[in-house]
Amino acid sequence: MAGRITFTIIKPGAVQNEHIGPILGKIAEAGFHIAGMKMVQLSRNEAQNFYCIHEDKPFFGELVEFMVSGPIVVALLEKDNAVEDFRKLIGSTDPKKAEPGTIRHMFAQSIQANAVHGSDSDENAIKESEYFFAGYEKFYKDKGGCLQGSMQ
Ligand code: IDP
Ligand code: MG
Repeated sequence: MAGRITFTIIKPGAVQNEHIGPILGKIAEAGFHIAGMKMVQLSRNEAQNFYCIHEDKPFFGELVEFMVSGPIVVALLEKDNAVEDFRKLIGSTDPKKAEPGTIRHMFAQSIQANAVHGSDSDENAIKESEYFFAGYEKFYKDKGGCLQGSMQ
């Protein structure tokens, strides 16, 4: 069964253009519970680690520079079928190909500055959220009680 969490980043361009509120509105409207959220500034090393899967791509250097160009908002999202539903909500990597109504169609500036990140698998959703959130920063809707950060 598909997992109940995904991880997102509101990227620097979208933060600078005051799109945090509207993007969070779309996420809430789509039925996601925000189980963790904070604003952070990545170091170059942190951005390289986060995107290490793309380190051999020609755009890697520019992507890292973009990701450190300003603060970002990282969030842990909870919903049934979270990864797939969130990828649908954000649309294609290239905003020119994203469907109208998707977050990237509405808020992206370019293929690089494409407003948001969304995990591509349940496994990566867990890895990525663990990279940014400690157990005490996770507040799952469907897991009350102690040590709720240990869901998964
Ligand atoms: P995704 O974010 O839709 O999963 P990935 O292929 O995992 O897309 O790429 C990670 C990020 O790298 C993209 O969100 C985008 O910011 C950037 N990126 C991907 N392809 C290109 C490109 O061809 N040129 C510049 N940046 C790119
Ligand atoms: Mg990806």
